[in-house]
Amino acid sequence: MKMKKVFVITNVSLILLLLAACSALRPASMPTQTAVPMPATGVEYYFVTNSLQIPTTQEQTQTFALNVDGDAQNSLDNKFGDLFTLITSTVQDIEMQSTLDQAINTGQLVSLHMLKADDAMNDTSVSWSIFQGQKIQSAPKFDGTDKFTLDSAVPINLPITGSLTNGHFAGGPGKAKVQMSLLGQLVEVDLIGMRLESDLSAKGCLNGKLGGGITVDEFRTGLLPTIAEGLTGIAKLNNAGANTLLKNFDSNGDGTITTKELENNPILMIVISPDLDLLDASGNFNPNQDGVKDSYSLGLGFTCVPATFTAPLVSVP
Ligand SMILES: [Ca+2]
Ligand SMILES: [Ca+2]
Ligand SMILES: [Ca+2]
Repeated sequence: MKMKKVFVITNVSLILLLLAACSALRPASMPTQTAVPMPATGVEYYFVTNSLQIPTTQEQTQTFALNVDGDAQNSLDNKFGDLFTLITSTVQDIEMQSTLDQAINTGQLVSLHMLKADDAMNDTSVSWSIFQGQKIQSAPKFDGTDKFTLDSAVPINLPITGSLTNGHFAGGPGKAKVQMSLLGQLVEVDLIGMRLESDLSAKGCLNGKLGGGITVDEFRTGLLPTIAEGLTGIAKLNNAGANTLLKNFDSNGDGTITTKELENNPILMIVISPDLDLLDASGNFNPNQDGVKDSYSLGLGFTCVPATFTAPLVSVP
């Protein structure tokens, strides 16, 4: 019996010695990694976006902007804010925000959020996931009782990681497919370098900012055609803005505003060139490496309220 005990104790000290040797072998200073580890534990909180805000003024453009490319000067990026501000100021009574409000208030645009944190106020390892929900037929109440289902036709976004400081979440970069409604058109955009910030409480989130980059390809093939279609739709409704709209954007005067007309528009020229270098020469997310600007920055505002849905099982890489 006595022998056994001694053996056990020796074994433990051996393990402790090995552990000590291991940590001694580790370099004194690890390479600086800003990436926050994916939380292994935590309470899951479920929310739904009850308001998504498109920047249509210079002030909102600044308010919703984040440092998408993470540059050292911490300059805030929101090229889309400039574009939307320009469109709204060119065409006076354009309904940019109200069509988006309508899509959310009628349950046509459902953005779901899941936060995983050990401590809802302060936690250095937190994850935030954005999912697209299925459209619902009855308008959401946004009082915490709404139930949603994930849209299985859309790929599941991986969570971004970040930290909570006094109830303020800041996280990213990551990537996600995000749904928006622009000029009455539902559109999905792939955001790279996605970052998110928000104040959190049991009632939901306030002062949310969702930022990221849209690649030139994605902009030309996805967003610009949506904007062209939306503008044409408004022009065809023949409201007060139609004349200004056609005068400014329908260069061949056929009553239809095309992607090409927007691309070659002298007013839009300045705001339509990419402002960020997010991809390296091999096309990987690696900001400010090859000096070639390849993406447009986008910053939106949002708020969210508690909701119920079943989150997917995501295998963490
Ligand atoms: Ca920046
Ligand atoms: Ca035309
Ligand atoms: Ca680049």
